[in-house]
This record gives sequence, C-alpha cells and structure tokens, in this order.
Amino acid sequence: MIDKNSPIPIYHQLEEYIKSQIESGELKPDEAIPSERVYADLFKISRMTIRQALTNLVNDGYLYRQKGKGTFVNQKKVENRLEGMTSFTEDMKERGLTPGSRLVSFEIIPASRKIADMLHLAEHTPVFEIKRVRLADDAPLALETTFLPANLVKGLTEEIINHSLYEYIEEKLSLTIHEATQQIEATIAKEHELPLLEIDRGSPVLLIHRTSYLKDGTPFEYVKSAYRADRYKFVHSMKR
Ligand code: 16G
Repeated sequence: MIDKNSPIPIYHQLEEYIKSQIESGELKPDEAIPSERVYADLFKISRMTIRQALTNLVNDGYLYRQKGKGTFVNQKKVENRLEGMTSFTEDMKERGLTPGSRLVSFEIIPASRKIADMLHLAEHTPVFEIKRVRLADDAPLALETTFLPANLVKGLTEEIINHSLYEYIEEKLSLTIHEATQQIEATIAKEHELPLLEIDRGSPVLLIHRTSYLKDGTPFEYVKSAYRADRYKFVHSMKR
C-alpha cells in the first residue's frame, strides 16, 4: 500500500490510500479517521509525513478537523456537470438529495445601475431581490442572491421561493427558460456569509454569477451565488 522505494512521495501515497478508503466506504462520512499513531505504526512512516497528507486532504475537502476532537471524513462533494441549464431543485433531486431553502430576505427594490444593465432595464425599475441559503439534506450548500424584474416574474411570494423559482416561472407563468451565461471564480467567504453557510473564517467558496434568458432573449434573472467549496465541485467533459 505504501511503497517506500516509489518515486511518488509517501505523503501522496497516504493521501491516495485514505481517499480509496473513503471511496470504498471503509471510512464513512463524519467518521473519525485513525489517529496519527495508528498510521505511523501501520506504515512505519513519520508523524510529519502523516500530518502533511492529512492537511492536504483537509484542504481538498476530503476531511475536516474539529478542535479537540480529531479529524473526520467529509460528506461527498455535490457534483455539478456543466451541461444543461438546471435549477437547484432539479440538481439536488437528481442526486437523491432533498433540496431546501432558508429565506434570508425578500424585497422589491429599485434596480441599481449594475443590476439594471444585467437585466436590460432602466435604472430604478422595480426588481425582486431574494436571498436564500440553499440546502441539500438540510445542510447549507450555497447562498444565492437573485434579482428578477418585478413586472416580468410577476406574483412571486415567499412561499413560491421556498419551493422552486424555475418551476414557478415555467409552470405558472408559462415562460420558456432558454439559456444562461455564468462565470465561476474562487474566493474566500465574506464575513456575513460565514454563519449562513456554517463555515469558518477563511473558508473558500465558489462564486458564480449567472444571467439567464427566456426564449425571446429577455434576461429574467441575475444571480450571485457563493457555493461552499468543500461541498461542491464542477465537472466538465469536453470533446476534441
Ligand atoms: C440554480 C441557478 C439559479 C436559479 C436556481 C433556481 C446556478 C449557479 N444557479 O441555483 O440561477 O435561480 O437554480 O432554483 O446554477 P430553484 O428552481 O430551485 O428555485
């Protein structure tokens, strides 16, 4: 399992070993991993090497540490295939997770210059500004701030938003959601996002900006989302 004659660094071999135990289910989510001493005795390797491997696995989101308690296996990351334009609700259901929302704020505001530009509106046109923490099996995955033209996405209520925005737009308003452009960048979570996403200061998040359009080219939403980087990843396949 650990080959000391291999040119592959030992800490990397240990990382791969622990990852394979997570993959196979020998180590289960939220289970404590063996102590450093157990690995040291098992493989006859130094504590420093073990620490290096564990730190890398924590940084990559496979493990998490709890002060005074130990190191545990993280939940598997939710994968988002960058194909097809799906809603959060559809995404979670497809993965066998229960989608949910925690409403942070819901109001109609005059569009700022930037939001008006993104939605092709005149400045100060009324828009919904909706902040939701999106949940997967009751655990926070993302914080979404959605801007929608109030005279286009009519009749929105908190109840609708707690369910699915896209389902309402398509099924109740009979509008055809067609396409979107989005940008993804890595950053550190902002102070106000920490308690909402239940993460520590300094945690990485994936920031996504999406503008979505109806069939006739009208933009109907501009969304800023911060996804927990330890629980979410994007998978993109491409053809040559
Ligand atoms: C996704 C979309 C978001 C959309 C939401 C609707 C991204 C980055 N964002 O979260 O633009 O508003 O789905 O979800 O994919 P809902 O129908 O469950 O309310």
